[in-house]
Amino acid sequence: MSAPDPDCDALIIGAGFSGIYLLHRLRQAGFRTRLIDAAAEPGGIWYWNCYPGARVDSHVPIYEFSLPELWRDWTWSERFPGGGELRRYFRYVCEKLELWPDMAMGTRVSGARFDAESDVWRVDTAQGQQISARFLLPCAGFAAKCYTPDIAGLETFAGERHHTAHWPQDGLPLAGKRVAIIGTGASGVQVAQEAARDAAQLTLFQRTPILALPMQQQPLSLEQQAQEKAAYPTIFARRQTSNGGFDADRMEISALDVDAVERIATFERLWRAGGLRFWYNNFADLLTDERANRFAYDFWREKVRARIADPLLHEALAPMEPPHPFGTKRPSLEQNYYEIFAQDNVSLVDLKRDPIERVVPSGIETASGLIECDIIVFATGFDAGSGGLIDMNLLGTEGFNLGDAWKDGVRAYLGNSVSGFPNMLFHYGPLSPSGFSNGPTAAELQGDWTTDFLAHLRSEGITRFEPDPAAEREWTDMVEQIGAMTLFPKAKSWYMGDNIPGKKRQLINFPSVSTYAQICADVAANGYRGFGLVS
Ligand code: NA7
Repeated sequence: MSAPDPDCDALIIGAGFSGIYLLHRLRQAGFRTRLIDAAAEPGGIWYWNCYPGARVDSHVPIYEFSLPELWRDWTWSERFPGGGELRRYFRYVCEKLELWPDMAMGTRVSGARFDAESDVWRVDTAQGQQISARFLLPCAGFAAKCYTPDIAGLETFAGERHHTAHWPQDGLPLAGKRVAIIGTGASGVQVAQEAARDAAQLTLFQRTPILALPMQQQPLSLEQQAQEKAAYPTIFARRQTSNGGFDADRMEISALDVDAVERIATFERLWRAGGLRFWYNNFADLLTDERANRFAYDFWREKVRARIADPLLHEALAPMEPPHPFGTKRPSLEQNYYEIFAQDNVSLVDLKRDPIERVVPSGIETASGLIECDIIVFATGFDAGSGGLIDMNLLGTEGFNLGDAWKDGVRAYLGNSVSGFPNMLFHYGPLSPSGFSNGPTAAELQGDWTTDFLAHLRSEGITRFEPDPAAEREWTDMVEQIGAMTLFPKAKSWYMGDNIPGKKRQLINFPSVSTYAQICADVAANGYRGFGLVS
C-alpha cells in the first residue's frame, strides 16, 4: 500500500513579501500550498516591528510587488511609507490575490523533521497541529530573531522594556514618559525621532554612531502616482537587473578618477535625491576602495555636522575619523535625527566613554551615574539571517538540527538550501542577496525560481532533492571570497554576523541580486546543477 499523500505539496512559513509571493505563484502553478505564520496578520517584519516611527527605507514603487493586478489599484500616501500603511498593503494583497483560504495566521512552527521513508516534512506547531508537506519553504526573513543584550540587573527594572521587534501590538504611548533607547541603528533612529516629539525625556545610548542619510520624504498625490504608473513596468524590469534590486546601480566610474569639483557635485546630487541613493548609486568603488570611501565619509560628516547645533556633540555623532567605512553598516534613513539633539528633552550617552554598568529598578546606571526612566527601548538589532531559521528546530536526515549544522558558521547552496535537509528551500535567507537587496525584488526572483524548480521536479516525478555538499561548500566559499574583495569585513555588523556574541564572523549576504539571478538561471538551465534529485 502506498503512503498517504501529505497534507500539502508545499508548506510556506512566513507571511512577509517572500512567503506571500511564493504562495501566489505556487497556487498559480497548481501546487496544493499552505502558508502559516505566528503573527496575527500578514506583513512579516511590518507586523512585529510596530514601534513608533517604523518606516521603510526603500521608496515605492521599488518597495512593492511588481504584479500589475496589485499596483494598478493601490496608491501610497508617501514615498517612504510607514509601518501601518505597509500592513494595510499586505491585507490588500491577500484580499486581491484571494490568498486567505490557504493562510493560517497565529500558527507558530515548534519543530519539523524530514521523514526519509516518505520524503515528506512533518511539521509541529505550537498550537498543537501536525502538518505534512512534500516541500518545506521557510520564508522567515532576515530579521525573525531579535537580539537583546544581557545587561546586569535588567530583570529588576520596574518600568516597561521592549525590543523594537516585539513592540506591544496595541501601542505604548511615549508622551510624557522618560524614555531610554539602547541602540542607534535604523530602528533606534526611528523611535528617537518619534519619542523626541513629546517624551518628557529621551536618552539615547549610543555605542557606534549611525551614518544616517536624509530620507527626503515626499507625500504622493493620486494624480502623481497615476502618471508615474505608466513607467512602472520599466522600473520593475530594471529592478531585476540592478545590483541591489533597486531602480539604478552604482556609477561605473571611480571616485578617484574625477576631480574634487565633480566628486562633490556628484555627492550633492545623490544627497538631494535622498533615500539610499548616496549608498547604492554612488561611485563604483565606494564599497571596495578605502580612499574612495573616505571621500564619501568626509562629505557625509560635514553635511551632518552642519545640522548638529551643539559642537560638543560633533565628535560623538559624526566623528572626524569614520567608525567604519561608510556603507559597510546599513546606513538607514533619517528625517530630523540630527536636529532632535538641540531639544532640551533629548540627550546622548556615548557608551564608548560612559558604558552601561547595570539596570536598576528606576533606570540605567552608567559609569557616570543613574539615568532614571519609565521605558527602556531595546533597538539592538537581530541575529540576522540564520537566527530565525535555527529557532524553527528543523531536524534533517543526519540526526541533527539546523543549529548544529551551522554551529561552525552558515553554509548553504544558492543561499536557499542545506545538505542533510532535503526538500527544503528557504527564501531571503543567509548567503542569498537578502540584506543587500531590496526585499520585494529578491522575494519575486526567488519565488519564481522556486516555483519553476518545484514544477520541474513534479514533471520529472522527483520526490526528493538535496544540495550536494561540494556545491554547498563552493557557494559558501564564494560568498566569503567576494566579501573579502569589499570593505564589509572592516565593520562589525549584522552583515558580518558579529553583532551577536559567539556567532561566527562571515559575510551572510550574497552581494549582488542581479548576479545571483544569473547564477540561479544558469543552475536551472543546467538541470538544476548542484542538487541531487531522487525519484
Ligand atoms: P541594527 O542596525 O543591528 O542596530 C542595532 C543597534 O544596537 C546598533 O546601534 C548597535 O550598536 C546597538 N547595540 C547592539 N548591542 C548593543 C549593546 N550591547 N549595547 C549598546 N548598543 C548595542 O538593528 P536595527 O533594528 O536598527 O536595524 C536592522 C535593520 O533593519 C537595518 O539594517 C535595516 O536593514 C532595517 P553597534 O553599532 O553594534 O555598536
